[in-house]
Amino acid sequence: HAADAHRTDLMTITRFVLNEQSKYPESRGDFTILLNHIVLGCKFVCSSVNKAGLAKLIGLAGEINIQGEEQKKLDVLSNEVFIKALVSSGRTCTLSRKKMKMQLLWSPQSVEVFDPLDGSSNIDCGVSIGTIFGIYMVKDDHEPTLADVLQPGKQMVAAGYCMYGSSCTLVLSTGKGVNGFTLDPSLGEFILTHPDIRIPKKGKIYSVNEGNAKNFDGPTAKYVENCKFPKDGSPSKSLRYIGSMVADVHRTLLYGGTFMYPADKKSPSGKLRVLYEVFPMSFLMENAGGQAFTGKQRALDLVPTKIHDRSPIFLGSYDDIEEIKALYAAEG
Ligand code: AHM
Repeated sequence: HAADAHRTDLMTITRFVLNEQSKYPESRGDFTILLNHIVLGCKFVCSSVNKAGLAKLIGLAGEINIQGEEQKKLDVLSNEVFIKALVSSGRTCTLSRKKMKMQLLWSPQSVEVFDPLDGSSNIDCGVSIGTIFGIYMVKDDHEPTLADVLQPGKQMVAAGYCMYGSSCTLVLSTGKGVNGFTLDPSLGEFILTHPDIRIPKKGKIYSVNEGNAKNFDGPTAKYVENCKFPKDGSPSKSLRYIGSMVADVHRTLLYGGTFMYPADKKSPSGKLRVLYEVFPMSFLMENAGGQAFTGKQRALDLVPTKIHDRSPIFLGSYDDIEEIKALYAAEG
């Protein structure tokens, strides 16, 4: 609509979340504050990602800058930014840091799990990368412990990702649908651009690292074969694989189809991490009307035993995941 080009009623992500929250009189506003700090972290990383190529070109990377500090790598920088933003939200008091890549932060009310820069091997060639996050609430009656994090994904209260691509897009679910916001760089605000995202019931795309095909298990190999040589006379599917989970999942949410990181003979648990890759993305998929399956069960029913646990994952359009489930069921 022509009028849309001059929209003046801007639904920012903060306004959106405040609207949502006002429906719950018992809410204390903690989530809004927390989310604001996540959003700030995303804006900072977005601006750094955009500058990364330039910084490299003019020879800043790996060199000593004016303050005498060594130029930080983008993933290290993103990590620090999110920790500082979340700690300064005042809603987070302790943090556990096992490994640079992933963070757990907890507060009296909530636990956040996140992967500050997923797909970072793609930075140097300018392919989209992203931040993934998930939030659990913990009970007020005790100091949070590791057990508060090792909960099934279905206990998450919110999850999302921010994709640093041709535009910067933040996709969020608080358990009632999925909404997408695009950063307007001139305003510095995320504006609602993708209200109520619903994944198509069936898709025309499959997405998997087919280079691992010689190690695929039976059902995965059969599914991929069916995508290429459908037995029911339907057209074959297109293969799209970026190798950056946020970008592959984002396309799957919008266009439909499947995204898979299956188990294989070399890595029986697949590659992707349960807490901060599999759970948040599965939470979004289900909230958009799709499904997420591990090859054995609904992904959100998994109970992690360690914070860096991995799991095979098949997620995407409802009907396509049904097909994969049927292949696993037939396998017994
Ligand atoms: P990373 O931990 O090195 O960032 O790996 C995570 C990434 C995901 O973004 C992506 O889905 C997957 O690894 C791709 O793996 P592969 O290169 O084995 O296909």
